[in-house]
Amino acid sequence: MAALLALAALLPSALGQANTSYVNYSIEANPDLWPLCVATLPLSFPNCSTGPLSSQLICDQSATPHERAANLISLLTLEELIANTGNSGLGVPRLGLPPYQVWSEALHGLDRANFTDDGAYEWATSFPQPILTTAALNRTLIHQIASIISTQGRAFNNAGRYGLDVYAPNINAFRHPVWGRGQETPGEDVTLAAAYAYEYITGIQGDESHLKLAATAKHFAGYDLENWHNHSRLGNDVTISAQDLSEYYTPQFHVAARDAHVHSVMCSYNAVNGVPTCASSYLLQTLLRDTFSFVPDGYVSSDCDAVYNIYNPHAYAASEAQAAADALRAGTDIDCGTTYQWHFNESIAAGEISRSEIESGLIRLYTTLVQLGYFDPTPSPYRSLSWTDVRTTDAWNISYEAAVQGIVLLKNTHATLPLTTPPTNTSLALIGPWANATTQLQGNYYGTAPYLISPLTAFQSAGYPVHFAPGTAIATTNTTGFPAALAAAHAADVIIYAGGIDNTIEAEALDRESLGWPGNQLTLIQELATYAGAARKPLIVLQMGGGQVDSSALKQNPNVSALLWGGYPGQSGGAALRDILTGVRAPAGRLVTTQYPAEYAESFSALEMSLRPDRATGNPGQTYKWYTGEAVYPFGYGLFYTSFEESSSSSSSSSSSSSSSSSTNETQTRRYHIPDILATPHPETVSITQKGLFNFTAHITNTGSMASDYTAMLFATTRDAGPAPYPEKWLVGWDRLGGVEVGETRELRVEVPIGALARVDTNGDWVVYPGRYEVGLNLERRVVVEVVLEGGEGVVLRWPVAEGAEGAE
Ligand SMILES: *[C@@H]1O[C@H](CO)[C@@H](O)[C@H](O)[C@H]1NC(C)=O
Ligand SMILES: *[C@@H]1O[C@H](CO)[C@@H](O)[C@H](O)[C@H]1NC(C)=O
Ligand SMILES: *[C@@H]1O[C@H](CO)[C@@H](O)[C@H](O)[C@H]1NC(C)=O
Ligand SMILES: *[C@@H]1O[C@H](CO)[C@@H](O)[C@H](O)[C@H]1NC(C)=O
Ligand SMILES: *[C@@H]1O[C@H](CO)[C@@H](O)[C@H](O)[C@H]1NC(C)=O
Ligand SMILES: *[C@@H]1O[C@H](CO)[C@@H](O)[C@H](O)[C@H]1NC(C)=O
Ligand SMILES: *[C@@H]1O[C@H](CO)[C@@H](O)[C@H](O)[C@H]1NC(C)=O
Ligand SMILES: *[C@@H]1O[C@H](CO)[C@@H](O)[C@H](O)[C@H]1NC(C)=O
Ligand SMILES: *[C@@H]1O[C@H](CO)[C@@H](O)[C@H](O)[C@H]1NC(C)=O
Ligand SMILES: *[C@@H]1O[C@H](CO)[C@@H](O)[C@H](O)[C@H]1NC(C)=O
Ligand SMILES: *[C@@H]1O[C@H](CO)[C@@H](O)[C@H](O)[C@H]1NC(C)=O
Ligand SMILES: CC(=O)N[C@H]1CO[C@H](CO)[C@@H](O)[C@@H]1O
Repeated sequence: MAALLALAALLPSALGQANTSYVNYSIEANPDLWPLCVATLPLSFPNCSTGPLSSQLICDQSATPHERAANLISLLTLEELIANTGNSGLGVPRLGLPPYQVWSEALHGLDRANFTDDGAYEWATSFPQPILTTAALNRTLIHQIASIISTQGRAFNNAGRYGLDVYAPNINAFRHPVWGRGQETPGEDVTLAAAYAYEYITGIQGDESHLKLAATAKHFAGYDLENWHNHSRLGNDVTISAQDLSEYYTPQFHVAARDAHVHSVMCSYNAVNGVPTCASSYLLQTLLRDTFSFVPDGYVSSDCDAVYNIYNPHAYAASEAQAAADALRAGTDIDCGTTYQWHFNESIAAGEISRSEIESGLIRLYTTLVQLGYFDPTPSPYRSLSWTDVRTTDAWNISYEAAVQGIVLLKNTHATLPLTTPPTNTSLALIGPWANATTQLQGNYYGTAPYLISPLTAFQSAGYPVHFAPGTAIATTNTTGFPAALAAAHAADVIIYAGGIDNTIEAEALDRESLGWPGNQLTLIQELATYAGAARKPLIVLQMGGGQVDSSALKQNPNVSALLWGGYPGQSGGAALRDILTGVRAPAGRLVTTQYPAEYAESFSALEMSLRPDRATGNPGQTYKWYTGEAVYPFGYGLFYTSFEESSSSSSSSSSSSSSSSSTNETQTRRYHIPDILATPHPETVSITQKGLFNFTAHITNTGSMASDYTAMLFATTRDAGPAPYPEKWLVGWDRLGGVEVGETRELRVEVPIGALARVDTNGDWVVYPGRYEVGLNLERRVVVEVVLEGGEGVVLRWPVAEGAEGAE
């Protein structure tokens, strides 16, 4: 009862219009969320052994989850029903149904958990931001991280400190490099994003029959800017063609729904082609449910206050009650916000919606909660997870492992790295705004970490004498720290500069305006480089942050000996960076975003969603797939400490009788007849697109002097299959080989699925076209497989046509 009184205090004194109408959300990118929306609710399990619900079907484990949830919802009065349509569900005291908070975060560790001040449940593991983890090209790693987060989330849930639904992962592709939340994503390639989504979601959700946590694939769809040039995400209306929507903005959601069976999808703040996504039945019904096979009882949650935004600033609806009705009818089941809870009575009074429409949304949420074991009289095994499990899984050091595997080596002249002289003989200067990074290591959406190992403490604890000088901040005109930085460089044998960007310039509600290094940092690095060159000391630059900054000046400067990209490396980030620099571990990450020259961001509008190059808009082509300019460091770039020889292996055997292969030189040729391959039975895959066409194989020999992991990306190209324009190239597969010893030869084997060679036509259909394709290994293409597809073209995915205002133009 006390808890409910506390909830009542969160209600506004006058219900109705939020006092936010004076804010112009076309410009302001931060929603003003009501206290009820952001509340920490007292969480508990409903009592299914005694109490009012115990005799109801909801507590009967022999009924189906849907039947059980439908039964619960049928017991609610209209008022009770409406009170539970927001992310902060008020529960039903009369029935012993506790309040429930749908909004927990799990982007790279627990967030929005009710952490204690000390002792048990004081922290949870803080992993690197997804952009760095993905650069490791290790699918197992993604799955393991999500699985650990889920274990820890369950433990916190058992203590009433975390929900069972999480608003993660963020799988929008990192299209434009200025995006402040690109750090949260798996990078700019949609195939990689789809694989990330699959691994993360299945890791979070665990075994299908005993759902561990319910994941949310977000933000559906076309959301990839915060406030570029004062265009707020809350009001952006982006124009996306059917071709781009099908090819780039939604395939990761298709995989999340059809293959990973995600239980929740979040509609986004923006509108697409005139319709706010949370009011778009084309997106939420036609695409998500009818085309992408979203699980029948999966629910759609709005982004937080996105239902309100249908009214202000989109002005798509004339009132909040109208916005609520539009969203519900389009397929938004739950409102992260309070518009449903406070205005559904008006929508009903106006005859816009019925009780049964509200019911179907809530049945979906509660079916998911049934599947999570929320109502089980006999507790599932997850109910015994506790603080001990949080500590145990943290001690596996997978956060450290992910950072080590993801870090990308961009430059290493004269084999400066690794630093092999022992700490007793090497003093270091550690300079820059990331040199003593702690919470910076986490990026955004983070909870309390058990520890935050800064680069400074990492090197000190390894016994290096360190001359530490921050030198400058991320972006400032204050240069008073420069002399101390130069003094530190003078005093040391090796100079390490750790800088770049952080959440002060790339964040939620904050896009960058420039891709350049902040001028103050570049000036300091150049002063250090001039000194380092004269003194013949190595200068190593750690470029940190999620988005890439244009490092061409450092790439060209011979006095900058080495350059690494470290993302947001999480709680053990300093240790990971140290172990890479000192050769305890060898780098093998590859960039999952293009490092563009700074002019790129000035050359065309970031709101231009079209991927293909277009002279009329100045768009040079977006992402490595279409970019026609010269990257500073391209997508897929990454150096090793050792050297690898890559050669074609003829051992590859094909399951297709219509193929032939020859290996006269490093190019093998494979021929297939399209109607035959599309007619192949594929009992093991849902779609023919997922069936393996052939295995790309190569022999990888470590010819250098250090054991190392090896990473591979396979890119396809064509100049004659299907209509022009042709992509520059596109990713069709990748893998990581662990611990290749000096002198050792391993076989790399990457299965290329049929769908990887499909292209998307202007209607949005996925088509396998006849023609010549080449599949090449990494950027160097030392091994290339030629694929010739013959016979008539075949459509492998028919894209549904959008009606009226939602039609693409
Ligand atoms: C609404 O918000 C504005 C700005 O914060 C404030 O000045 C005003 O008093 C508020 N009005 C009401 C009725 O609360
Ligand atoms: C909000 O800002 C947009 C963009 O500057 C402008 O077009 C619009 O008129 C403003 N709306 C109001 C109500 O001031
Ligand atoms: C959150 O945790 C604090 C500290 O452990 C506790 O006092 C408080 O009751 C918790 N809040 C809720 C809503 O459970
Ligand atoms: C349900 O209530 C009974 C009686 O108060 C209690 O013994 C039992 O532990 C409760 N079960 C749960 C899951 O809260
Ligand atoms: C955004 O708006 C603010 C306040 O009106 C203005 O100072 C700033 O210059 C604008 N930024 C851009 C990039 O237009
Ligand atoms: C809707 O409910 C609110 C709060 O309970 C109340 O102020 C308002 O008058 C109701 N509107 C209608 C149309 O019933
Ligand atoms: C490094 O950062 C930590 C945490 O912010 C701080 O306590 C410590 O004093 C800093 N170290 C130095 C040498 O400034
Ligand atoms: C400039 O930075 C130094 C530390 O590097 C600080 O002590 C000083 O207060 C700053 N000056 C201004 C004007 O912010
Ligand atoms: C090797 O491959 C290249 C490129 O496909 C081709 O031009 C060349 O003729 C081949 N050489 C031999 C000896 O087959
Ligand atoms: C690729 O290799 C794996 C492992 O040897 C095999 O199971 C699979 O059938 C092969 N795929 C194709 C398309 O040949
Ligand atoms: C990928 O990550 C997993 C999980 O951390 C790890 O066990 C495995 O060794 C990694 N694979 C490679 C090739 O490094
Ligand atoms: C490098 C690193 O992060 N090591 C950690 C491994 O886990 C133990 C136990 O949690 C920590 O104490 C180490 O710091």
